[in-house]
Amino acid sequence: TKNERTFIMVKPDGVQRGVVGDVIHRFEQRGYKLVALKMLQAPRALLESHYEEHKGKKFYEILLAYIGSGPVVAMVWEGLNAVSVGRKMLGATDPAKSEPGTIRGDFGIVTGRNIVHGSDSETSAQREIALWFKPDEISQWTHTAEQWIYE
Ligand code: YYY
Ligand code: MG
Repeated sequence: TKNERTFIMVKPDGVQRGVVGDVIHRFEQRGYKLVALKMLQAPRALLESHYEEHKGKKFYEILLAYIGSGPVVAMVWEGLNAVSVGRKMLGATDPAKSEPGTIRGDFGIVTGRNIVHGSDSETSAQREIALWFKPDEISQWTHTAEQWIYE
């Protein structure tokens, strides 16, 4: 459905590297619709919820320190297959294995500085969007180019 939503976040390294605009541009250019966006330095409790699946893993504390080290740009993008296409646009978790042309493949080298987050399933997307955004922070608007993006 064209209403599928995914949670995309530019991590603190992506903000410092100046790729916020590039990430937004790639999703806009592809035809996705931006429905929510904010910058914040995430509190620990939010990051614990966001990364709950990784609790106990050896990289968990390092990951939370990295993502909490500075502001992130949190976004919700909407459109057909937004979750799976979004993941393809990001590239592999390890930027060294990401194809050139993907965000991580164009801007990163190591897993611990991989620039962006993207939801890995529709279930994760719904959970993450609810975690990072209040319902009234998500905009309903008509994308007038939609008839030229979809057939
Ligand atoms: O969803 P994705 O971000 O691509 O990877 P996950 O397996 O969910 O891991 C989340 C996050 O944790 C990853 O983006 C970097 C970090 N990480 C790590 O530092 N070392 C690992 N071996 C695996 C993941
Ligand atoms: Mg993940």
